[in-house]
Amino acid sequence: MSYRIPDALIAEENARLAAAQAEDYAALGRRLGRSGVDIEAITAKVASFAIAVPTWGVGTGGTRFARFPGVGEPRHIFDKIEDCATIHQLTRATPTCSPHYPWDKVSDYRELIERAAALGVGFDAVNSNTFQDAAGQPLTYKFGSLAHSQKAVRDQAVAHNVECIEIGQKLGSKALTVWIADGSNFPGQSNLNRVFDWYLESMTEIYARLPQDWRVFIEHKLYEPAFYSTVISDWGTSLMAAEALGPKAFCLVDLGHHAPNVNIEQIVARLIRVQRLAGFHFNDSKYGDDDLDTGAIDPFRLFLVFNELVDASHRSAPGFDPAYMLDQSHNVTDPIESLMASAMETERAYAQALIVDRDALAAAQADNDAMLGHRILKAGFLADVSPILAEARVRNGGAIDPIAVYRASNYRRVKAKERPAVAGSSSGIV
Ligand code: RM4
Ligand code: MN
Ligand code: MN
Repeated sequence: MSYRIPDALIAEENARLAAAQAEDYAALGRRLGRSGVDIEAITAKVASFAIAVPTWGVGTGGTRFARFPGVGEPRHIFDKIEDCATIHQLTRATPTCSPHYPWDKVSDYRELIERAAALGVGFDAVNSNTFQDAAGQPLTYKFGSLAHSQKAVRDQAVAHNVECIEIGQKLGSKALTVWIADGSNFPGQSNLNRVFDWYLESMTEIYARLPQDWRVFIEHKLYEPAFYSTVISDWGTSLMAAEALGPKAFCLVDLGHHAPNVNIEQIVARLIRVQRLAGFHFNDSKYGDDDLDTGAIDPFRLFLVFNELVDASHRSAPGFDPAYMLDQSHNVTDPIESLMASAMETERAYAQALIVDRDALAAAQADNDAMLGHRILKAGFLADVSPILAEARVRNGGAIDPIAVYRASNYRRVKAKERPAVAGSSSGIV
């Protein structure tokens, strides 16, 4: 049996912080109460919030220059689900993990499901990978996959996606996420419209293979690895594709896949309006798809995204059911610490958005009182909701301070012994 953080350690660390936590929670409750906000209602909502962890996120990521793996890295999906379970054990915010194929392939999915269940984690959306060539694959994706100029390559990419659906059915997933790297590096390299036709043709075949209760998530990205044009470059293209495919196709917003300064919360509002918001891959960025930790660079933008989500749920927007996931790359931190911190940052943005007085905001907007509207919104963002997050974790059996417990447990050093390094293990974002 491999090492898991003992519950007694969590209890011990929580006991050390319990008095301060109780004091801070009570003080915040009084503060919020003065503005008519019931802290218990917010805590209950945060306690039921869940966000998926990507299996590729628990390995150390790299850049195109280098990768500096840490000790005790997960070597395969069985190690990865252990790390995902540890993140959930301490934060109680990440009950599922999202696998990526072919990276997470195993010969026996029943064994995988049993191991995951024993660890207390389930599986979320399955992700296909046609942005790399898999070992032994007959045709290369160097010039594209679902939108390749040659039918045989497109067929191979379609078959891979169908296989992902089949694996996902075994795992209990209900969605397939498709991100393609297809695009071009030179004007003139490809016909901007024909590649989209080919993409739609391929996706139509994949769509036809979706089980009745499944959805397909289309993930757009403006550049990289293609640097001149990307086939699914933006939310407009993604929406065109979703509408062409049918009611089970939705548009996924990866925060890092936009140009700097793009108003992502407005994209979110529009996709909610047309009932095509699939959900999110959360991360943060400064210059491009930097895949930095969620909330590390621009927590205000994250808050503004959650403001749209809470607004939609407040007015019971039809068809509103977004899937939440983290998708980031950890080059200089322990991935478990980063993913725990990021899961908590999404909860923070959620709690802050829940605090916003929506009736007062609507009144200020009706009066065209720009300053008042802004101040009402900002009041949510400026509230330190940390005691609410800690309270929600404790009530669910987690840690008041997950990173402190993780460090005290020596998890990584124990795993370094349990997981002797293997050459060429693929983890992180390549
Ligand atoms: C991409 C994209 C996808 C993820 C890969 C690993 O940039 O965000 O969601 O599957 O990275
Ligand atoms: Mn992504
Ligand atoms: Mn990405």
